[in-house]
Amino acid sequence: MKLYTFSAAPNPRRVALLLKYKGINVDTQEVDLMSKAQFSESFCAVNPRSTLPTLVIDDGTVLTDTIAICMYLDTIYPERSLFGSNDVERAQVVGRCHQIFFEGFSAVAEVLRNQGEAFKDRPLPGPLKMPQIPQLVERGNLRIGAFFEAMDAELAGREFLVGKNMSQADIDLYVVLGFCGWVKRKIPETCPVLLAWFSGMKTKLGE
Ligand SMILES: N[C@@H](CCC(=O)N[C@@H](CS)C(=O)NCC(=O)O)C(=O)O
Repeated sequence: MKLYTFSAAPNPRRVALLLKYKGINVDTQEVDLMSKAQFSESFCAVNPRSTLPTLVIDDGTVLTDTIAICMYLDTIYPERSLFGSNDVERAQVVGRCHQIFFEGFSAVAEVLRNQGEAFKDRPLPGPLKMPQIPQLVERGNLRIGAFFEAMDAELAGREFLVGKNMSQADIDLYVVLGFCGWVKRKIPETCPVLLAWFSGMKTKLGE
């Protein structure tokens, strides 16, 4: 099994925190997104979508979506499960991860990638060339604000997003809140529950 990653990037961080939480080491290779190594011939041969993380399993199967990689690793390393303690919780964790990816990660990416030279013609991850749309920066920022409010409300009276234990959904939310800093957005004072939760997670994850 081999994990292709880029430690600084948010989606790879979702997997890295799962591995850390479970105390697992896997064979890892860094693919430098800063030098656009995801488009190199050698990496495109592994994952033509040119995205990270990418996990190649021993039978040759290639997993290219973070949620799929995390579910797979949680299944083969079941100690300290991050996908709930029963079937309903498992479904809830996947639902929350999907929500956080769509409402959180994609909102931040919308802001980050629709402005500046670094992402010129690359507002979406991967090889697809497209023009940046500056109006999406404004909309992305509105979406980030709405996301903070929604998560603040969801966490009221709860230690974790699903059930009584930490799950991948908590890790994903923790990572996206850090990713907000890339576009100079911080959890606002109007979201005290989320602020306290974030600081608690930092401690729990030993960050
Ligand atoms: N569908 C992928 C998307 C992952 C993704 O967007 N990864 C970013 C790094 S956080 C990436 O590989 N970007 C490559 C690029 O910008 O071309 C997943 O769910 O893991």
